[in-house]
Amino acid sequence: MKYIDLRSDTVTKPTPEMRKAMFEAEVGDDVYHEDPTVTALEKRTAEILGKEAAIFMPSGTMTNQVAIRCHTEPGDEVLMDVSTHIYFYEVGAPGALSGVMCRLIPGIRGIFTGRDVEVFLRAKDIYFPPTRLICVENTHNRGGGSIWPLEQIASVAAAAKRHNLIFHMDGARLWNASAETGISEADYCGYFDTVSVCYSKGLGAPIGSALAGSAEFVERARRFRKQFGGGMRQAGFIAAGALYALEYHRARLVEDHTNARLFAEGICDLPGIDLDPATVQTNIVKFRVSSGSPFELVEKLKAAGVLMSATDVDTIRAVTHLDVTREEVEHAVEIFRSTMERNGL
Ligand code: TLP
Repeated sequence: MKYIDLRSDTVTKPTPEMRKAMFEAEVGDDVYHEDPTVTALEKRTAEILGKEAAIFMPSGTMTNQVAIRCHTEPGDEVLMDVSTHIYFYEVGAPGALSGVMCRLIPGIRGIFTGRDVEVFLRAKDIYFPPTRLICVENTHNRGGGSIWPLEQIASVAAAAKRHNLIFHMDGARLWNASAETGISEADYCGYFDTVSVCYSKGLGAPIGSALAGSAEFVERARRFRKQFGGGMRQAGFIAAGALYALEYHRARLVEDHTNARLFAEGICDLPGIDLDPATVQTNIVKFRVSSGSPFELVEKLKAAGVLMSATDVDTIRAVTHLDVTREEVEHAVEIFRSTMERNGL
């Protein structure tokens, strides 16, 4: 069966044009700094993000964790929203790889304020771990693809500055925020010391992420990338896909956002579905299911040809992307509605 796959924007496959760019890529050994395509991707990424330098890595988990490793020492504390990917989905890596504690701020759809930083910051005291770093996720995955308003980023950045804290953004889906708001990636990144971005989500490249910051920071990150096992050899083949995605797939992200809203509008009136389509800002639709188990519903939807993820005991996530058309999203709405009806939900 050919599924309409709304589990994640990570499921996309390279387009024929992207495959051609990958096939024809010039390559070299990137641990020796000799891969021209990786170097071109890093340079172009740094330029778009308005940072001095960037470094290519295999995954968003690695870019975030290398950033934390670079910025902290064991026993430090890192502030972030309670449902941040770094804390929620990275397999306990802050503790395992950097020996830091996460202090969790209860944000609203993943978003908090400078005032929250003041509240959660540790006082200087022999009993407490020193607060070293603040992490922000934009767009926010578990927040339902929510976009951080620039003023709120500015208020957290000001708090970070007041207290001499380092400020990192997990911008795996920063491209979606920029496409939707028209605020450039560089304007968002200007508030942060370091930024992690992914090519393998909305942009549709098969593999890869980058970590950007000052040239000095990126040199330090190079050491930890190698230590974490992320030094790659002829990585130009995958960097070429990322470079292609960066040039040709950023502007089209608004189509995914329109499709996500279409999906939300198509199902929000169903009894047992708790979803306000006005909260859908980008390509992620999260909704609560009040009758029955979301895990069972996801199985029934699968049997009918649509894939989604149950993300909690009462929540489902659907994500639009390059490999689902508007027609497929409309079809997914029909399947969703008939599945709910057929099962008396
Ligand atoms: N997110 C994945 C899953 O891990 C949940 C998804 O399907 O959305 N930051 C953010 C905000 C992410 O959403 C993800 C992946 C990552 C980092 C990690 O990226 P990878 O999978 O490349 O390690």
